Amino acid sequence: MIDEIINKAKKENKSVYIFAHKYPDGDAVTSSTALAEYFKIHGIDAKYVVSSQVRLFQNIVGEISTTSDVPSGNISLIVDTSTLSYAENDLFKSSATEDTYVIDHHQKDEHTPCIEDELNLPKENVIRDLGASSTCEILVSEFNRENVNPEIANRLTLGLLSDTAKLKFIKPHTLDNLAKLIEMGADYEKISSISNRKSRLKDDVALAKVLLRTKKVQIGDSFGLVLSISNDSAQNLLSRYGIRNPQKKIFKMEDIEGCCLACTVAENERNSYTFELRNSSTYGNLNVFALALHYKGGGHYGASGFTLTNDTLSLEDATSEVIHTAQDMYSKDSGFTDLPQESEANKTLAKIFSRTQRLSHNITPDILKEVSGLIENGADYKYYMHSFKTYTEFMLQNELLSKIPDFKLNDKFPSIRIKLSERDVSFLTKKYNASDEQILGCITAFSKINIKNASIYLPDGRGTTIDKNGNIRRVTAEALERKNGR
Ligand SMILES: [Mn+2]
Repeated sequence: MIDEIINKAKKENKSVYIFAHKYPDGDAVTSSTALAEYFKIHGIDAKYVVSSQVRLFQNIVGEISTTSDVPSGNISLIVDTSTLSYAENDLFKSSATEDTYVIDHHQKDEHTPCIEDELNLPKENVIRDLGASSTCEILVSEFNRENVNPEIANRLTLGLLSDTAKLKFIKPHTLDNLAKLIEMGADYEKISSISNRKSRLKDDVALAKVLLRTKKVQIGDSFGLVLSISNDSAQNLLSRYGIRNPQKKIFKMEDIEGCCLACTVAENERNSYTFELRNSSTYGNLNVFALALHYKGGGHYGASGFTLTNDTLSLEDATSEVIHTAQDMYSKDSGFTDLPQESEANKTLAKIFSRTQRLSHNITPDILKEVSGLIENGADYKYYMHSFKTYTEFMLQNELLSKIPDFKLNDKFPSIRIKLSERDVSFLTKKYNASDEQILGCITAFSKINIKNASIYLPDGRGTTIDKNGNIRRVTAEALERKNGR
């Protein structure tokens, strides 16, 4: 289709205007600007049209100026956008239907018509590929390899990584297409570090203080993690830290080893309790959708929610009532652990993932192709891509983050030093049965937070540090002594 657009633009001397969706994300800005660049290489005037300022990934896609009007009679190409109402603007209406094209990977819902239906476009002007992870992935096969420069390859890589949450959710050909991008000159290491959208220290510390109140409850032979957030606490999170609907931060409680249910509940309005529920298909397989339906809520098998409004029920009572229901529902058919089997394919995949830190470092096209082959041979990609932590690790991280003083929280790139006293260590050891190693291991919590650097020190001078690129270093007691000039 891209070749056809190029031929038409050249023959009829037309420009190409590119459009994407509202609140443009990584895939939208990279696919649009990669297309504009690709058309320009072919001598065609092309532009990504946005009505309001876009600042995302400026270091890779360049500055994007806004446009308020486009001349009629040109070609419009709409990408990454499934419905008309989701488009950032409708200046593509200046093109004839036969000159309007769509490239997208979003699901076509049987009840809502897609943008190509709403605009009555000819079938041959549309690529809607549900088997692709991202618009960028579709473009890998649409572009001619010899015309893709490293800059375009970088943009497509960035879009692919951001729509797959760094390869967590891939489609059958995603890894093979990524291999092609690296062969075309993409700097994977650089793009991978850019695509890391880190959270603000302030938000993570605020949440850690709340998460410290997480309770562990027995559910069958597994356990659940429960966090209730009172109205006072919810108001405080909103007014002091701008955190709205704290129950939605439940992802912080996901992927804990052995845990079958994560449950958060917030009293955002008095006597109205909003629950969020997640299960783990690896541990316990508790059907949280059925649990939500029981309380007239909804969602999916693994992620659901509902609201209980009751003037006579306290937050504590509402929470324990729901947990009792979960305990009753945890039956023989749900309570099983589904760890991957010890096959050759799984063993090899686990090795590759540990060597490459889950495909984030030292990647070559051959490694990606190998992983792709292992998936075909039944390797459990999804399981190994998850990083499970133990309950102790989870709670220790909350404890250490909570120790960061308020005045550090407003720095843009803070430098954090957590020095633990003898008393701190004995408290953590007693409460969580934590080892020194586990305490120092908490440094990984900072790999997803915007910081300049961070370090954790035990009273004897041993420590761990992490820099803004996620490189972790051990500090031995001797090294510290040398540094202090002894
Ligand atoms: Mn997309």
